[in-house]
Amino acid sequence: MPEDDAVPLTGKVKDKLIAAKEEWAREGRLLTGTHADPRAERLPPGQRLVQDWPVLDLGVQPDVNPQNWRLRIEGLVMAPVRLTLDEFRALPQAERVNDIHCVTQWSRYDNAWQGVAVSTLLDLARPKDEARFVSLTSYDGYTTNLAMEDFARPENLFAHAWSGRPLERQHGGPVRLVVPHLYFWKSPKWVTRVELLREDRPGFWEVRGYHNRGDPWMEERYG
Ligand SMILES: Nc1nc2c(c(=O)[nH]1)N[C@H]1C(S)=C(S)[C@@H](COP(=O)(O)O)O[C@H]1N2
Ligand SMILES: [Mo]
Repeated sequence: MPEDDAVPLTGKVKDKLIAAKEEWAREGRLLTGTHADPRAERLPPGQRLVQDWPVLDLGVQPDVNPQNWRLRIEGLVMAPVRLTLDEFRALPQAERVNDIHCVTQWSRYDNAWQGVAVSTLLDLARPKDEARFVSLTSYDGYTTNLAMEDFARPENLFAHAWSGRPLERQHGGPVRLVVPHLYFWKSPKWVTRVELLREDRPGFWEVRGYHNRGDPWMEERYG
């Protein structure tokens, strides 16, 4: 794939799965209508704790050759960043342990990630003052969006390892973003591009009935 091309949505996505999730949004499935305080409770409203780690994607798990992998940070930045996997791994390494919450109801505690903190990458790229949103693009064509203050949180990282092992392809390896304070659809697997924007640009699920922000404590499932 020429690295400067837009990443197209791969043809073989699971149309039925996508249609079913759009139906969930129309029906407001799983909504309990309650809020919770993350300082008082560990499980957000309407969630169910799992011990395994479900795999969710659009039906395509891109086989990214580590030699060709790139991470680009561009748009409203003073210094556009373009990293190979070796360059990415040579940056200061961060470790985070956090809980993840998928909008399809499962939550999983104590996930140990290794990678590069978002703040480390933002220090390299130097966002311009007018940058208020980010749009993230992955090798399967998936996109999602975040406000700068949600993207720049100190617990967020671009992870290349989980529990001390390289992140498996099915969970987004070589590298995925992890944004634990929002529903897990805001944590793109196989991520390749971060674009800093003045205006918000809703992503794949955000234009299909899912909430623009996705705070599990406020039960922002649909919007
Ligand atoms: N590139 C990409 N990232 C993605 C998705 C996807 O389809 N493509 N699905 C999202 C959703 S809905 C969830 S719940 C999590 C699932 O991550 P997991 O398969 O590692 O559990 O990835 C998110 N990131
Ligand atoms: Mo999800």
